[in-house]
Amino acid sequence: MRGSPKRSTRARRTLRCAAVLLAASAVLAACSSSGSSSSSSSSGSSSSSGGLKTGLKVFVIPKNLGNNYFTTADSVKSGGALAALKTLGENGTETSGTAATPASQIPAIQAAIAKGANILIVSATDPTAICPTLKQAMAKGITVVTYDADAPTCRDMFINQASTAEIGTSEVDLLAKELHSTGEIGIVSAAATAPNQNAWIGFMKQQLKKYPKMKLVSIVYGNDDPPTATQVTQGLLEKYPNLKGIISPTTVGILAAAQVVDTPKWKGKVIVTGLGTPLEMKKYVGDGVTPGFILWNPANLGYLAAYAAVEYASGQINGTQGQTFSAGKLGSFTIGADKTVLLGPPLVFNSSNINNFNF
Ligand code: RAM
Repeated sequence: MRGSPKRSTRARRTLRCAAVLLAASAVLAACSSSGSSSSSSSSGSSSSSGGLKTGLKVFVIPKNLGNNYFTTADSVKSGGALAALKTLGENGTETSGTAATPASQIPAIQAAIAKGANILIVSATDPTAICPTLKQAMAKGITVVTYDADAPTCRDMFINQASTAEIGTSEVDLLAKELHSTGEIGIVSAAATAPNQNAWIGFMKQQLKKYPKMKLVSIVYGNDDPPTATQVTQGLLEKYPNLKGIISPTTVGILAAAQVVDTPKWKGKVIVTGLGTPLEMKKYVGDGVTPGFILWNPANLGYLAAYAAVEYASGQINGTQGQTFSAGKLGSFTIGADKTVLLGPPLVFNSSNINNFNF
């Protein structure tokens, strides 16, 4: 039975309002989850022809949000982890806290588990602090893959950006070349608990033995927070007026250190090197504050981590040394010792090549 024209207009309006409300709540839900996502159309986990499951809920959890390095490693736009997950037909979401601390990161990991994650891809702020939560995830059958910063006792695989030894030793060699192997130097690190920075610093200390006239006088911690990194760099320079060089093995720290040194008081007296992104460091290469520095392609690291994690969650690999898998546009990779996959050799940037990179 057809209702009166008035009533049907009202009914249509009610329906339209309900649709608007539904759409609005979907938008609200999207807004309330921190970070960005790339979703596939399917929601269950079915097996594709390549043997990889699709529709997996994958949470990419960097040390923190708001760090350009991780935005590049993770985003669809840069071709990072979420781009790979989209290609594979998974539901990828980037989430974390705003500070690079376990107190900020752990709630994001817990929320991902509560939302029914199939895979967690994590850069560890502090392995000791986050491992109990990651172990809970593994006990539920969730695949846990670390990238960038490892938590060796509570993950299925680690995707390493480059050889830890090579990263540490080459930063020291770069600075030694600039300083003619002589002078006091300091390190501006990220957090004191950061496993990647601490491992690289371990190799820096070993390599410094080859340069007896270079003396490491202090290690300070900027916590991957720009104001803190600026402050500790200033403190370091004031405390050691004869300082000749700074190594900062963090993209946040090296930028802050270069900005501090690129001022009349310090410019020409102190050289900064370490790990930085070409776009952020271009100015300081030009200014002579940072003649050279190191990194890898962060987007490729995220992309590789996504492929490895989906391969693992699909039962195609189990972390055994010597197993190989295909990582899309990056080609084939072989699993090494300790369930670790290596992206490749680190890249060295200087005035001759800095303009060739767009990250
Ligand atoms: C910062 C983070 C990250 C590190 C890079 C080099 O963005 O500390 O963990 O790998 O620097």
